[in-house]
Amino acid sequence: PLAPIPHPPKKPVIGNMLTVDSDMPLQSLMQLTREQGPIFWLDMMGTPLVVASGAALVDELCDEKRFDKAVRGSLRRIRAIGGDGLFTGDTQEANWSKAHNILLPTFSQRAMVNYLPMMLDVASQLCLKWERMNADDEIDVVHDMTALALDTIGLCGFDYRFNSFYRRDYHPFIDALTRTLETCMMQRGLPFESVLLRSRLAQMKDDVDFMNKLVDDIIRERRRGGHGTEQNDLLNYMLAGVDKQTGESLSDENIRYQINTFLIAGHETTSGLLSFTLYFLLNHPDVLAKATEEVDRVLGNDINLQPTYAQVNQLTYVSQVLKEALRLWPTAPAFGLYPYKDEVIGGQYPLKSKTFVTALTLMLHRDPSVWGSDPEAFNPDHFSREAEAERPVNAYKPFGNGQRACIGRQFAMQEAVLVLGMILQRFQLFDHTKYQLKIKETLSIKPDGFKIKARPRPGRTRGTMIAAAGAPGAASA
Ligand code: FDE
Repeated sequence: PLAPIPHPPKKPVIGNMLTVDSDMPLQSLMQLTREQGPIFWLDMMGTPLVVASGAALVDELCDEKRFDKAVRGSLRRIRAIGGDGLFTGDTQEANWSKAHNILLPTFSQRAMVNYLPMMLDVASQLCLKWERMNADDEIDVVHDMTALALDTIGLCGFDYRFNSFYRRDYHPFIDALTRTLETCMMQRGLPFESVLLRSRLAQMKDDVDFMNKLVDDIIRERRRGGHGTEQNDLLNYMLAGVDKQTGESLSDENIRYQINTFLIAGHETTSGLLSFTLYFLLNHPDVLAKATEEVDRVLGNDINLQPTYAQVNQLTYVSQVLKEALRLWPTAPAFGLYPYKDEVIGGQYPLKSKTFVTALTLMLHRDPSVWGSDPEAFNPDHFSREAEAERPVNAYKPFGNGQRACIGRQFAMQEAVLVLGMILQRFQLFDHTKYQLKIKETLSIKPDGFKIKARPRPGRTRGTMIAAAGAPGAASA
């Protein structure tokens, strides 16, 4: 028997537009889920938005024969910078599968060993900055993690150094990107938004031109055989790559969209992941102690030795901690889907073909039928090998689903494990403000205003460089 999908009360014309708080739409949807249950719908001025988070329902939605990724709403507007790149392209667009086929091997676990030296380069810059702090200096966690993630994807992606640790503010590219993403998120179609929006859209045009020029110049230079030709970076793979299915390679315009995409998809999400993880570690001394013990055992106490690929992969508890942080605060907090044809899910809820359905990962990851009666409790044991093997496959989706799942998953995890390992190896961390978690919502989510202090652990500083005066180079001069 069919049943209507539940929904909260709505107003004439605007429907449920005001049911959702525009400053914190995701937290509104979380609250609505608590009130409405595993599935409900909202009337967004005549357009239905279905929000599903029950594990059984999301499991059905993950069936790629019936459902496809929907590039709608703010994600659609992000095509202004992402174009037909992987993140914002429709599955049916020729360039999506072409780029997917070319890029998949470059993001494989095997390829990760090539990126490690570049990840280490940036992670060392962060550690050096923290090592040189005075006792009264605070660390703006989200700022430093954003700097780290951005510089890492810049270096591994196209051998560009944003040099975020050498400036007080962000690189102008990031300001342009952040403004553009904000504008894309803002346009929800409410009439009174349009005045403010007009000036933002004008700014966005300038910002997009600026970002495209920066990236296009890099591509042109590389085509000319200039800077970075020898690098093992994503840009060189894209320039050389041929899609076996079509025999074609990517156009320069599409390569630009892919680079913009890596910057959009790769920096905020990874930075949020590291920030939430530090928050949880500071609030769970037992977990912090266990992770630190693993780091000391695997990486040892000599911080002048750089972590190897094998060592990073041995930090399994650190990786469990990161996965648990992504359970409670998945930094890409939802993914959009639509049914190819009319469907019924959960044996009772009808969905018309093309209806936009949001799989709300934030609440999927709190479904008590999977995570037990206290799903809010932070517990990395959720990701022990045994616990993972027992869990239904689609109960944990921080990287989205199927062929449209995150291509940067291994990349982000390797970077995050490496950085966290290096931080725990070197520093003692202090939650000197007794930080109360507050979620900031942009395209992703992050802990708002989270500040910590760090002090080098005894004997874990690099020391001075005086020894270099007696180095062989100096002697032979
Ligand atoms: C994707 C992604 C996703 C899906 C979305 C949808 O469905 O809409 C998700 C959920 C994600 N992703 C998540 C994440 C998290 C983290 C930490 C990350 N992510 C990171 C990263 C990095 C990089 C580089 C990236 N990432 C990238 C990416 C891309 C390109 C994409 C698209 C894919 C396709 O093909 O579709 C994604 N990512 Fe991520």
